[in-house]
Amino acid sequence: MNRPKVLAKERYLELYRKLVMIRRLEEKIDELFRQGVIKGAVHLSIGQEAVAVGVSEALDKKDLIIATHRGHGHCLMKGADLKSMMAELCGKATGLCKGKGGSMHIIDVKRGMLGAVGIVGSGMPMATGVGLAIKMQRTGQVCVCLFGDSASHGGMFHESLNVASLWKLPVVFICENNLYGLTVSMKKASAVKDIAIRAKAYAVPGVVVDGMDVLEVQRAVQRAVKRARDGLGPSLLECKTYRFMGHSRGDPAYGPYRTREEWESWKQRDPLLVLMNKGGLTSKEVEGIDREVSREIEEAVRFAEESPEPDLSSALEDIYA
Ligand SMILES: Cc1ncc(C[n+]2csc(CCOP(=O)(O)OP(=O)(O)O)c2C)c(N)n1
Repeated sequence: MNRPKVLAKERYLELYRKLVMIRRLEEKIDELFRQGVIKGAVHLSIGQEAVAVGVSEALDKKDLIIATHRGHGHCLMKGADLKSMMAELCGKATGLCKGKGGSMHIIDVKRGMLGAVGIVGSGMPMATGVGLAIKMQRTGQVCVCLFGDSASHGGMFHESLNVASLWKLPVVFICENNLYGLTVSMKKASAVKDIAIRAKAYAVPGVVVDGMDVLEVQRAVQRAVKRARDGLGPSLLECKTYRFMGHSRGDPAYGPYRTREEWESWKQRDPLLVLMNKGGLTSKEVEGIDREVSREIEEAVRFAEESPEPDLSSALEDIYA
């Protein structure tokens, strides 16, 4: 019988730490944005943390990811240094991209985070190209591509899945379906209820995953990664999730386009709560972790505050297009 493995308490605490790290980091980002310290646009993934953690838990260090405008969690989970990330968000010279990328374009190539891209849907053809490079160079890597539900309605989704399937490329396409593209609900934008069903048209497995459960995400991604490494080609995973904050900037959590009742019902399935319940973790058990994480984030903010602004003379350096 295929019994679910019982995990040790330490494992649950380790995963909780990762989830709460993204949660507290993004709460701090929100605070700094409202104070005008972080400039530009900011898109928070509060509520969606289980996807970032589950994905990273299923990958090896050498693997690659391409994320979206909502990519802080993915970048951090791929191993980016917290201080360098915070400095980047604050536009400082010590940041991951020397202060030139900011929230929407944060990358860390050394750690396999190839891009957080602000152009909706553009990560998919890029990931397909990366998949082709991996296959030609026989590096054994896998490229995970994350995108939103709204991105999945565009042409790039179909072209990318088709080519990746045809050429059996080692790419895992992961849709973070948080039910909305800006203020447009999936119900108004999609002819199908589940995006995963579209995989059938390209002869790849399409799987609906509980995106609020980090362990479910990890399991599904592990299977897709194995398939990719075995040379069998891509998969499409649709993680059903929810963003607890507005789309970006100061948008309200609920308001004209989604109801308080809907928001509250998803709040009951907060990924932190889901994991605590699964692992039987008590508030007392996680309190220390929470304190430690908050301290690390404060240290990162201090590092960013004390870091210099990029020098004007560097404005044209590292520009490729
Ligand atoms: C090609 C393109 N069209 C429009 C936009 C404006 N835009 C920014 S985010 C967004 C919605 C994206 O929704 P989704 O793909 O579901 O991701 P989510 O924001 O829900 O994570 C849009 C339309 C853009 N950045 N790029």
